[in-house]
Amino acid sequence: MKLSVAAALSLAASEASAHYIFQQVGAGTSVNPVWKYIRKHTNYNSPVTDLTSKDLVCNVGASAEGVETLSVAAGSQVTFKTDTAVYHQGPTSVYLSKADGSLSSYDGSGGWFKIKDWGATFPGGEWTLSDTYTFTIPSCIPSGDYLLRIQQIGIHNPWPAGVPQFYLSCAHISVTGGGSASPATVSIPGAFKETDPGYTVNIYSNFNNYTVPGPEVFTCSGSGSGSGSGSGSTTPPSQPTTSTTLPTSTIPTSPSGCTVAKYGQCGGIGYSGCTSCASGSTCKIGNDYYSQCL
Ligand SMILES: *[C@@H]1O[C@H](CO)[C@@H](O)[C@H](O)[C@H]1NC(C)=O
Ligand SMILES: [Cu+2]
Repeated sequence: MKLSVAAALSLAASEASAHYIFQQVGAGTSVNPVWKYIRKHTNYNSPVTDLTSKDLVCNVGASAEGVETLSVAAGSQVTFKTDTAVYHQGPTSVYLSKADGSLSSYDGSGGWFKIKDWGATFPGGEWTLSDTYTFTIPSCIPSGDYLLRIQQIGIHNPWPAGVPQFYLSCAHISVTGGGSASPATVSIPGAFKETDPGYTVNIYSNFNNYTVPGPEVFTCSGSGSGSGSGSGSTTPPSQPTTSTTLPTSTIPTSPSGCTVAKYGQCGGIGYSGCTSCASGSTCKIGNDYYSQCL
């Protein structure tokens, strides 16, 4: 059998892709069948990279159809699970947004607040890379229906040569036995900016502290409600300076000043060429081994 180049390429793409999808969720530390309580999206295991896109809310083509609502007691634990363990370095966060009507018709355009960050620990700049993320629903938030959104940002290809990658999904939950707190909220898209230090940071160079993008984490004891002074940083900036130097071959760098013509390769494992696309095109991930200016 003869395959056309295009068919062979797309076969290779589907086989080589091994990113991760947040596709299971559950109360406590167990999880339920895939997509039972999570909006199924059409992005397979690809990331969202446009900071202004609606796709940043619940992922590309996310559908509420047939999604059931998971009942969760305020103050109790919830767990998300991926198909393949998260492996791109970067932070993971969890957000909530209260539905202003029924969850099945709520598009996430209301306010969001953050309830959990897994940032970097120092020295070393270690990340929590796992297939399982367990966190606690704050005990003081009002009862009711919420979109529960988990997001991991792959920052392994430093900006601006590379673009941080958002892997994310939204679950439907109903919080019971809550309180009367009113967390300060942000909009998604809107909460993440190309000027956030946690977005622009180069983790291969003098990486000594890290602030997770987005608002501060809301807690019932005060922070995140507009008056707290904490931040997403998991380490004070005054940590001793111990930078880890990686072998040059693993540092994605772009020969300065070069640009890749439209349709040319601009990234992928083992690729060491130019990563900036000619104006009018942007670097899109095809799979781990091939990104193209489109
Ligand atoms: C590290 O801390 C400094 C000083 O507070 C801050 O300016 C910088 O943005 C932080 N870097 C990251 C990546 O969060
Ligand atoms: Cu990748």
